[in-house]
Amino acid sequence: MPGFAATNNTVSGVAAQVDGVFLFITLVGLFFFVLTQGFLIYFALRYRRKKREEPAETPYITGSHWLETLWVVIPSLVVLAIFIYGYLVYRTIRTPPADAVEIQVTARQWLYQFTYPDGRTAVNEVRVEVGRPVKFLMKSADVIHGLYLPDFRVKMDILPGSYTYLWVQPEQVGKYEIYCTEYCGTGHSVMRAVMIVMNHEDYGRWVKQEEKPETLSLTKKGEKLTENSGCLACHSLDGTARVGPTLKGLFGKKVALADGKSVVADETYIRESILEPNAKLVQGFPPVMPTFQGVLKDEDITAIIAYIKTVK
Ligand code: HEC
Ligand SMILES: [Cu+2]
Repeated sequence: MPGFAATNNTVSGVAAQVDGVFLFITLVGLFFFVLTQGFLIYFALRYRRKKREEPAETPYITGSHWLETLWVVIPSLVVLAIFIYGYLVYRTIRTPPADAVEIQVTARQWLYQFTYPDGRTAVNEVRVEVGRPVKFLMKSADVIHGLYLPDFRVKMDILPGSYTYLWVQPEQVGKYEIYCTEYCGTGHSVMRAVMIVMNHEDYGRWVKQEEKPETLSLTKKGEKLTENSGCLACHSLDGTARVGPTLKGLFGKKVALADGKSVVADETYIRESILEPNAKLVQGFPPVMPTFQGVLKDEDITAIIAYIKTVK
């Protein structure tokens, strides 16, 4: 995906360690594959039945304690090595550093809401500082979801009614995709978020700017909310249809609904679309828009409506 950081394992120490375990297991597998297939081919040739020759009598072999011990002990040690190596990396993955910044994650059909320690919230976008360990403390508001950071080689299920966690220490500035990895309904495939890793200065500047958003005009505030709430993953501003219809020129337009009726997109309709997306389904689109009830405040919705009016 353009704009996203390249997939390599230098984004975190854990990513490199996980790749190390995979490489080790692959090499062990490769070694034994070549060994056994090599013997297979060698024996097939060496002991093949030769033409015009009477079959020789099969030698009588009763066994070899020495050989048997060897092929029990060596593979056991190899399997044990895989276990110990894997366990050590697993322990690192499951042990967040004590100084990790704790970010709350609430997953719901079909979005992620992030809450920072200072109470700020964001939807489908989480910003963190490079080099600082972060712990995501996660719960679900409905069904089982997952949080998967492929670049960081970590993932964890998100459950209703109990907390799970995941931690990362990003070492590279960039934008990294987050996927839901538990099938959670119609909108599962559009349940995505991004983790933006910023350097110390940019992060500080961003926090300051977030702290006083009320200095923004209503439409500017609406624009920021539309960006930060994940709307643009499904709605374009340039007239093209994505998962959902474009927001361009929406205000005042006559919208054809799935039930054959039509409605004029006024403030009430847009507000309802955000809070109860399934109340009036737009024709030709799947019912995958999540409700923003409890995610966006009333004044946020007012600002978004003001912004949508300006997208012509
Ligand atoms: C997961 C994808 C998704 C996300 C995220 C999403 N929407 Fe939607 N939205 C849709 C789909 C699909 C439809 C059309 C089906 C329907 O009416 O529910 C739609 C319909 C709408 C409509 C009615 C559009 C029309 O042409 O009549 C509005 C307004 C709207 N969304 C606003 C928003 C806003 C604002 C946000 C962010 C706060 C948002 N949506 C987030 C998928 C999404
Ligand atoms: Cu999900």
